[in-house]
Amino acid sequence: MFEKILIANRGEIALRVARACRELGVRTVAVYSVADRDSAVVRLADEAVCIGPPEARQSYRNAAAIVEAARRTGAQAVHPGYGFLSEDADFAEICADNGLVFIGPSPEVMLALGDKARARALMREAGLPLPPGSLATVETAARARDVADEIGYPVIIKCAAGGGGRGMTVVWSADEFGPAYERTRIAAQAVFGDDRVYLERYLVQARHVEVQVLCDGYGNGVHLGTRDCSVQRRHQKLVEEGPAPALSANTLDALAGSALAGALRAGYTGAGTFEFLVDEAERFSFIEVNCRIQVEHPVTEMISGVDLVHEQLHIAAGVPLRLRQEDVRISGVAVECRVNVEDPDRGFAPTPGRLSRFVPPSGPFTRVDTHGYPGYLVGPYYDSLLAKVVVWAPERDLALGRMERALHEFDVEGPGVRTTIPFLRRVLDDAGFRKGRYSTGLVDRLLGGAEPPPDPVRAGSAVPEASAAAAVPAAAAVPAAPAVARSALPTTANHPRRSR
Ligand code: MV4
Repeated sequence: MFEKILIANRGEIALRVARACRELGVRTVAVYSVADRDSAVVRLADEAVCIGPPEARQSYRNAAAIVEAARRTGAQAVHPGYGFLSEDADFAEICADNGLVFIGPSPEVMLALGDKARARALMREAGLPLPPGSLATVETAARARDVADEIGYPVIIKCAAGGGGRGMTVVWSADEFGPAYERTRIAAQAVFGDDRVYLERYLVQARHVEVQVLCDGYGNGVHLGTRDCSVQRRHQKLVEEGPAPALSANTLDALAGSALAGALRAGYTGAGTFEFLVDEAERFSFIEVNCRIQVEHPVTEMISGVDLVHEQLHIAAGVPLRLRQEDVRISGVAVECRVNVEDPDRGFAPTPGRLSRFVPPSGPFTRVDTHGYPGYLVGPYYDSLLAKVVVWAPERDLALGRMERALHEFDVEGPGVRTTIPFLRRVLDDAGFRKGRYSTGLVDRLLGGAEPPPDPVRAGSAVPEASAAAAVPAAAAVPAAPAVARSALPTTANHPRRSR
């Protein structure tokens, strides 16, 4: 095992990694930006190095500053967490060139799977079912139109360099195709510096189900079951649960098995996630791979009893996987709610501010991953995730009841500060959600939309999340909370105690 690693991240995931390291006797180096001077991980880690100003480009995305901090402190490996440099193949290579172990898959695998069109081709070879579509990127409008006619409308144009919902355009009919194709390529070039696109049949009202895998460097791998991540708003997940509800054991096994087959075929190492879409008939198709630990990994930890960060560290240190598939027992149901410092009544706009009160839930089978504390100043620089509330119970109904109890306990206050807690409670209250019968249309329905899939203009705004809303013409944007829906809502304060 490593003696010392550097944590190239911030917020709750930096704490999560620091905790795993202490449990394994690994010393930690936290890196932090000027804005994160007072962050919890700076205190919890064995050492802390300031790597730059608040802007992520100059700190958490600054490979040179991070490698320099590792050199100065003698760290042997780098844990990238999620976001920032976590899926950057160049960064993984820079680490290797500097004698640092990057805790994740090899640069080659990250490059192959990070190209979503290449990943699609590779997974087809591995025998995974895919949505109908092009076998590679499509280089001309004429050729693309032929492919679209062949697979049938609606189609979705996706950027090879995209992923996570960034840079996608849904096209409903042939007459819209040409302009949509050109627009998507131009946006892709601007955002990713890579204008290659591929096509898929757009699967309406699908469930977004993913599979957690763990693979070592010796050809061993296991899957750790499924998570349903259909409760999303603009590709930001709000609620996740595992195993995916309302699917037969056969479907769940087939999904998980094909993900593992795909991972082994790709030469994947470490913790990874295979994303699928699942339709009402339980047919599933592969869409993409995430080469990192994910925000929602605690869901899997709670149903499998496996500490995924421990496993990441062992795999990166060259220890053969200590787990065989027959050792993995998925038990019960876990649910995660993301508590963001945002105002659901104002289009989920971030509401930074100082926390005058911060009392997270506790109690049986209740886990809270957070970097918050009373007096913590939530800044405007990074994503607004403050806490993940995760509960486990032997059955889904009990888990949902436990989550309602946990959210009821959560007390977050501060001048101007709002949280997603009231909206999360609405999701938990929804009849479709309760039954486990929901798809990616759920959030739009709750927000007053008619379960619209992304309209072409919105989906086509292939720009990073923060600026996505601004780039969309007002008339085309689906408002997060249309006037009608907003007035239909009780005017809830961010805190449950006030809304009762
Ligand atoms: C799709 C899709 C339907 N059909 N691909 C979004 C995230 C990224 N990983 C892939 N995503 C999707 N790909 C095909 N062929 C639906 C989604 C999707 C989605 C789309 C619009 C609004 C919300 C969504 C939530 C999850 C998945």
